[in-house]
Amino acid sequence: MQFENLILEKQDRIATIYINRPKALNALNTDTLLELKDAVNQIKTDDSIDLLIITGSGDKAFVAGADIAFMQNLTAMEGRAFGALGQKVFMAVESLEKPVIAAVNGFALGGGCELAMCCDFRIASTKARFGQPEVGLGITPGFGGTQRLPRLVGMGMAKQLLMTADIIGAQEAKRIGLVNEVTEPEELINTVKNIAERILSKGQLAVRLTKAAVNEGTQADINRAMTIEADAFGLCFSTADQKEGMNAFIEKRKPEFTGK
Ligand code: DAK
Repeated sequence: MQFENLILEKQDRIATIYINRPKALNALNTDTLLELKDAVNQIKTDDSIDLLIITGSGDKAFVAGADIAFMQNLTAMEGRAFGALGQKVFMAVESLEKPVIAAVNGFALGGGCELAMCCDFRIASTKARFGQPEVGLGITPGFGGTQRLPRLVGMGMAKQLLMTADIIGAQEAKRIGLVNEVTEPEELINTVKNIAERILSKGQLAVRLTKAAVNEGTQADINRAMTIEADAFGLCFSTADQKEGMNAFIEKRKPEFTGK
């Protein structure tokens, strides 16, 4: 499939999506969101791919937000439809069975910060800048920012960022738990790929069940969450990966997982 607003690369079990609208600092319009939806669907059904990295093209922006020029004259119903589309696409990223890492290479503002937040975790370059500037435009965040930011950094810090529209640097984002690691810009993709390799060396069914248990369990009450965890744990014992992982440990060798 040919994309106009993003680049999809696949290599060694890793798919990388580059949001690619350099003239608008990779801002998201409807076409870009629809292409992102198609790309994520493609990755979902591609058995040769076990992990997704999302980043921005160029060295200035991850995604500078939803496209303001596109949103400027929307009617209320068009605005609602645009918000609903973004939410749906970001939910598809969040619930993709395979791990998703955001490699944040520059501005991650508004919809860009929200895209980074629907990934499993975020690694940032020193050039990354995060923020939810929406209130400065007279709107509320519309792609999950009011919900994912407090879940990631706590309610007080999230409300401060959402209400002030302050833009923070990579180190501050790390301090508040929005990103896990900060690297030099030229080392960003290799750092992310190195983390990806460590994930890919493990049992992929267990990785995917772990992701699902975290995502589903943290939305449930503790009793239901423990059942979700117990079900995931039990399911592992039906897999070849569990046999291989435990046999390898007993036999003092490296496991050779098949993802089955
Ligand atoms: N949209 C459209 N174009 C953008 C853009 C954006 N978000 N960000 C940058 N650009 C464009 C600029 O207009 C400029 O285009 P030209 O003038 O060259 O044609 C080009 O990218 C380069 O940008 P600058 O010249 O401004 O570059 P600087 O280095 O001076 O500044 C900047 C970089 C990132 C600080 C600045 O561009 C900036 O402040 N950009 C806007 C950031 C922002 O406010 N992002 C949040 C957007 S709001 C909802 C649905 C969705 C949303 C909310 C509600 N519902 C339906 C409820 C989401 C909202 C957002 O994401």
